[in-house]
Amino acid sequence: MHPLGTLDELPPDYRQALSARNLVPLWPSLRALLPPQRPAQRTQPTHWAYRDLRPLLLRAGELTPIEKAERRVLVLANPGHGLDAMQASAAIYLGMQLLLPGEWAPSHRHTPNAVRMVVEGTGAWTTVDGERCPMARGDLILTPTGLWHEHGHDGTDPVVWLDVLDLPLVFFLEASYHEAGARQPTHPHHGECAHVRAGVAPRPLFEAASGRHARYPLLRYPWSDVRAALLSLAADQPALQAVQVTYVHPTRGADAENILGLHALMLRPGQTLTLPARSPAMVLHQIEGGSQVHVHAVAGARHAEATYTLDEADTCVIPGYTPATLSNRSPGEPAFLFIADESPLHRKLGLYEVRPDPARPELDAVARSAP
Ligand code: GTQ
Repeated sequence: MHPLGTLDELPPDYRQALSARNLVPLWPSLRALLPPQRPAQRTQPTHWAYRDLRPLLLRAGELTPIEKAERRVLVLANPGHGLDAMQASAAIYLGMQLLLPGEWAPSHRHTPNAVRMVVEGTGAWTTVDGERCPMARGDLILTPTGLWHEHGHDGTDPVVWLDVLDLPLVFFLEASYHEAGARQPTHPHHGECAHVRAGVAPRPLFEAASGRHARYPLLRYPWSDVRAALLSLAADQPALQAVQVTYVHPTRGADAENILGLHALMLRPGQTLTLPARSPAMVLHQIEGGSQVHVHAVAGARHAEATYTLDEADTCVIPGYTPATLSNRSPGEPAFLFIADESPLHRKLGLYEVRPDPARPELDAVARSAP
């Protein structure tokens, strides 16, 4: 490749004349904008151990009353983006939120989409668009763009959950803002009761669908149901490598939210599973059991390889375009992981890629079945 001209090679008067007219020469920056073969990624493989994070989050509960925090959250910030950027990856924001008994995080709505993965505690609830969603370990609760939501806690012990938002992307698009609201009136209905089995959905022949919940009819995905679905899939298909389900919109079958993908993966006892390099970054959160995550070394990548031991409630991020190998550390029990990734975004933008690995043709089957 012929080396391109640099800024220094241009006469100062010419550069000044360009700047004064808001003009910039492309060629000195062309390779940085369009690097060869793979993108220049800021996202670093990063692991957050719940054992380390939890005491600091509980201390925030002593230091900062809910009224002074509104959302009492420690952000899981990827050092590759700089901690101030508060990003886990290019499009994903992660936060661990603490709510203490009797506290209330007031109603608001915002343009970014959010989900909550409940980490510990019982007795808390999130009201989304008037539906009161109880929170228990492993439950996933959606708060999609524009829907009012507030959190409360009637139990006796602290409740912690993982917030996953597409905030970095929406902020980059200069479209991030919120609106504050009053306490929501609640209605008695629950989407997960109306959508209790995949394959059948409420659709009366004679009654117009009520507009209110037409867009997001299912807001809470109880962990007990998702866990049972994974165990059933694993038992039915013993040869299936990636025992994985995607959280979907119950009537459209599309991803549950527009921008980030949400999945649950079961590793069989003792299983090792290699995920191919895909363009989207992904977040793993250990719901049950323990695993080991190896992020592979990749030629030309800015990040090094990394190996993490994931215990229950630990979280890690794997950059895009990077293969990873997951292992269940238990020979006797399944391990369950929650996965959030950027795949719907990449697919909608036409950027989605799975990179075949010539050294591992056996991965192509996994690549085709990956979310
Ligand atoms: O609970 O509504 O971690 O608005 C960041 C922004 C949580 C929330 C976050 C939010 C929320």
